[in-house]
Amino acid sequence: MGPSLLIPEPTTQNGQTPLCKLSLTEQNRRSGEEEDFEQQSMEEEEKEKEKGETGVEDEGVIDTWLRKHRLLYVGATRHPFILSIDDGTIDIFAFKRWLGQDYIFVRAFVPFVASVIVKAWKESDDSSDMEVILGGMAAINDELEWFKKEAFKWGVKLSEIIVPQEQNKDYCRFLESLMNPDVEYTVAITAFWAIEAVYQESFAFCLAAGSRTPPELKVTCQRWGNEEFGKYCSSLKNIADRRLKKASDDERKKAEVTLLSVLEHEVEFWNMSRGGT
Ligand code: HMH
Repeated sequence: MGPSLLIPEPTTQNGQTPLCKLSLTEQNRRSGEEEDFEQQSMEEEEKEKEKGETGVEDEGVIDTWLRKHRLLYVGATRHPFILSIDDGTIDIFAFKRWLGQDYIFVRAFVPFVASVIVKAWKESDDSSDMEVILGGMAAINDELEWFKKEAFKWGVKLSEIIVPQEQNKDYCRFLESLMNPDVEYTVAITAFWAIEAVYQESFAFCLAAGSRTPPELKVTCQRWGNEEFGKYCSSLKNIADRRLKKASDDERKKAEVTLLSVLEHEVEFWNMSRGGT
C-alpha cells in the first residue's frame, strides 16, 4: 500500500452552498432533498449489507464517491448562481459574464475532449466509447455556434476582447494538465463525465417543476438540462464506472482526486460568474 493521504477532504471554502444566501423556499427545498438523501443512504446501506451476504448488488464507484463527497457535489450543482436562475433573482450582468467566460472555457474544452478521444483509441477495452465521446464532441460543436447566437442576443461581445478571468484560466490550465499523455484514460474520462454532469444537474434543476426560471433563460437551461444531454452524461458515467471498476487502487485514487478538483473548479467558475473573487 502506498501513502494513504491522497484524498483531500473537500476543504474548499466554497464547497458548501451557504444556506444564509438562499430564500426560505430554497432552504425548505434543499432540506427536503437532504432528507431524501438520508433515506436513500439508508437504503443504500441496506443494499451494501445485502451485497456482503449475497454478493449481488453492486454500487458503482462514482455513486459511492458522490455520496462520500456530497457537500462538494451539492456546492457545484446547487450553487447560488444556479439557485438565482431557478428563483428568477439572477443579476443579468452575472449571466452575461458567465456567457462570455463559458465561451472561452468551451473553446479550451475542445482540445481536452480531443485528448480523451486519443486516450480512448489507445487504451479503451470497448470500441463503443469512441462513439460516445465523438457524440460529445459534436455537441460541443453545436454549443460553440449556440454561444455566438446567444451572445449576439444579449449584446455580449465574444471576440478576443473578452479577458478570461483568473478562475477560468485556472480551470483551463487544469484541463490542459489532463491532456498530458501520462494521464490515464480512466482519470480523463472521469473528469470528462464530471464536467458535463455538473452542468447537466445544475441546469436540469432550473427546469424542474416549481422553478421560476425567467423565460429568456430557459433556452440556456435546456441546452444542458435536456433529457438527451442527461442520457449522454449517463453514458459517460457508465464508461467511467466500467473503467474504475477495473482500475488499480492508485489509478482510482487519482481519478477521485481529479473528480474533487473538477468540482472545486466548477464552484469557482460559478463564483466568478457572480462577480466574486
Ligand atoms: C465551466 N463546465 C463549464 N462550462 C461548461 N460548458 C461545462 C462544464 C459543460 O460543457
